[in-house]
Amino acid sequence: MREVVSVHVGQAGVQIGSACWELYGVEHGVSPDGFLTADNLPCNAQDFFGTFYQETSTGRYVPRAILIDLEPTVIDEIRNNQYKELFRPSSLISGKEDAANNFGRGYYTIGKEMEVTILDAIRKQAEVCSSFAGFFLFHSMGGGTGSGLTTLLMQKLASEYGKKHKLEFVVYPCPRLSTAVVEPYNAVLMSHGTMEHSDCAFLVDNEALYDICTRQLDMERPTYVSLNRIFGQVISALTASMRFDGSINVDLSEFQTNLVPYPRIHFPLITYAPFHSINKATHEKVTVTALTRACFDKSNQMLRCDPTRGKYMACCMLYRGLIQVKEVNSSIQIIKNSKIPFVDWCPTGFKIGVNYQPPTCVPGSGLSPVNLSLCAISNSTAIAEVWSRVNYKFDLMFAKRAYAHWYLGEGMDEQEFVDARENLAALEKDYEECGKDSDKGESGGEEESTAFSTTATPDSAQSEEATDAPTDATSATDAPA
Ligand SMILES: Nc1nc2c(ncn2[C@@H]2O[C@H](COP(=O)(O)OP(=O)(O)OP(=O)(O)O)[C@@H](O)[C@H]2O)c(=O)[nH]1
Ligand SMILES: [Mg+2]
Repeated sequence: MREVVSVHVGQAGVQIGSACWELYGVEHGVSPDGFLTADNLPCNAQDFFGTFYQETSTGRYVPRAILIDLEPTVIDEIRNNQYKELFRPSSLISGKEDAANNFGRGYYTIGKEMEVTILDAIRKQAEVCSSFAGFFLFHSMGGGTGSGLTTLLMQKLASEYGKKHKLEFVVYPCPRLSTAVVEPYNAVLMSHGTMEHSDCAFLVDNEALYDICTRQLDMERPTYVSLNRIFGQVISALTASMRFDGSINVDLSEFQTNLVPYPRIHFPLITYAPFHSINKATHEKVTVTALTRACFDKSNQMLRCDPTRGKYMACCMLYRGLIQVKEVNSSIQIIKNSKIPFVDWCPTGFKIGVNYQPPTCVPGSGLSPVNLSLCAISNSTAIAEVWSRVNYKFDLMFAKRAYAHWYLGEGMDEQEFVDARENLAALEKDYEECGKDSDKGESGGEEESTAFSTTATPDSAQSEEATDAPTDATSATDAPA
């Protein structure tokens, strides 16, 4: 058993946390007040409790989670709703004043004042674990708390917990809409501040989630709760192997090894299927082949970008339900035959995980219960499109130093903006390098193909290693039937 502590920061982080713990509760038969409800839980739902819940001496199951916001309203809602008994009161941490969409306030001023309290609460949770694996961090990149305070915490956790895993679940600024004009500043500053501390960051954008709700689940006006439940479903799929048994039960860290070829290239794209509304469900048959195909369809992506414009570096497929591995193999073969673009320095392999526990839905989520699901995580160079979109907006504002005074007023200086932006330019370049053919380089010349940024990790030696890196990436064909 490898315990994980979830840290939910800022409005988005906390509200997504609520959706996740609501769903975990349904899946594990834990009631909103922390006691077991179901006698007829799926096979071994309780064997894996310890990874996400701590059992108390009164038989209560308490989430290994800390929920933090710099202002009180979001956390107060949990303190007053039906989940008020679920979380340990010392794990619900709120301040008086938010970061007003300002990374500087979350990182340097208001957030800094709460650092000691938060790290104490995290330490208490980590100390009671017998085999502590690491942290899951949930936050937005657009909010001041989500970006600034999370950056501060990740840096502190890196120095206190060394190499323990830090995985992020991130609401990334949308391509078109945004709730604050300065979101690109926050996203760039945060990406820079956490680049070397994050092992893997799963990005979603609200436009993608919104479209899934309206187009696939027939919701007229999705709310944050609707979006968060979709994201919760995906997070549940990603963490199922840590919470339930399976035939090819691959630990998340094993997936990570296959997904992240270089430390900086750690932003996988997630797709999920099926999204069946209650109305549609009775007319649909869920098959492994259909799910596999759907996970290569843009409409099932959690983030807006176009994978056909990039190349895949790795794909991990997490199936849930009673699935024959033979079926998985033939479905993957269909995808391989459709010639999805892969980089030439990586075997075009798929890493497979099968978890017996079928997906569960929260009543009222708009999702219909199904027997099978698939969550595909792929590392694609297409995600660079997402960086360039935000970088472009950053440049528009920063060229005129627009809104910069709010940040400088919190003690930041312009050089931090310049450094952060350079780091992200380097990241875009790194993705470009990853997409080039390894022998010649698409735009010619060896010089260019080794021109990684100084901050980027891949050097020529590591690139060579990566050629035979992802060890069992072709495990689909080797998997036991
Ligand atoms: N999916 C989702 N996105 C959210 C939610 N709440 C806010 N957002 C998005 O998060 C971004 C704003 O960040 P917030 O998390 O509200 O900000 P915060 O971290 O509380 O920071 P401050 O309020 O500035 O102190 C915007 O892009 C919102 O659209 C939520 O519950 N779910
Ligand atoms: Mg807020």
